[in-house]
Amino acid sequence: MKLFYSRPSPFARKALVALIETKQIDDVFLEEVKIGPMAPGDIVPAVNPLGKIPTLLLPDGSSIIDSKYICRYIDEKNQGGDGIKLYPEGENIWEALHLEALADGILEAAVLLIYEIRIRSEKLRVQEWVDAQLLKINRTLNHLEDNIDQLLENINMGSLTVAISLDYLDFRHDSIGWRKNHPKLSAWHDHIKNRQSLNDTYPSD
Ligand SMILES: N[C@@H](CCC(=O)N[C@@H](CS)C(=O)NCC(=O)O)C(=O)O
Repeated sequence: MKLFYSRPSPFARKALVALIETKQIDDVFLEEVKIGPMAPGDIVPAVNPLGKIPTLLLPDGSSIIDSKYICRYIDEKNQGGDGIKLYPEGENIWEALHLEALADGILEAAVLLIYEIRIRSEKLRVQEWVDAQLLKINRTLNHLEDNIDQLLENINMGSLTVAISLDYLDFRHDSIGWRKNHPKLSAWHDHIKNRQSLNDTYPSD
């Protein structure tokens, strides 16, 4: 198996964290790529027409795309293995998927804001659109602050993705200052960020 990833990509980081948590990181060849929406290169589009990372290439030449499905695949591959279970069984699955979707939503808005700054020329930028993305991020942070018990309960792909999304805000959007109005989330993050899978994959350029 081969994982296409980049060090700054928070979605690719989800796949790396899933591989470390399930102790399968040594089973996968990691291929680092440099891509962006306007510069996908040739390598990733050859195996994923969307040209996005993460993309997981399987030995039979097929690929799994989108971080949520890659993480599900990694979890399935680990049936009976000694790493943690990334997606709980039974009714608890819905809470984990809900958390993962919320954190993915923070990441989508945060990544769009970066593209806005890097790709769109200043005179074409629309402040209302930027504000709408910031509002999505803030509303979701408020929701997580109000529902902190869900995060305290278990480590799964939902809570790990929330940690990844908060790290990404620290990495790319320090000016948002998310900790100020979210003290419970901040305390939770201070604790979970020391987990080895998160420590080993902190984003960098
Ligand atoms: N929903 C996708 C999003 C993946 C994504 O947007 N990845 C970015 C890097 S952070 C990317 O590949 N961007 C290149 C592009 O948009 O063409 C997932 O969860 O994997």
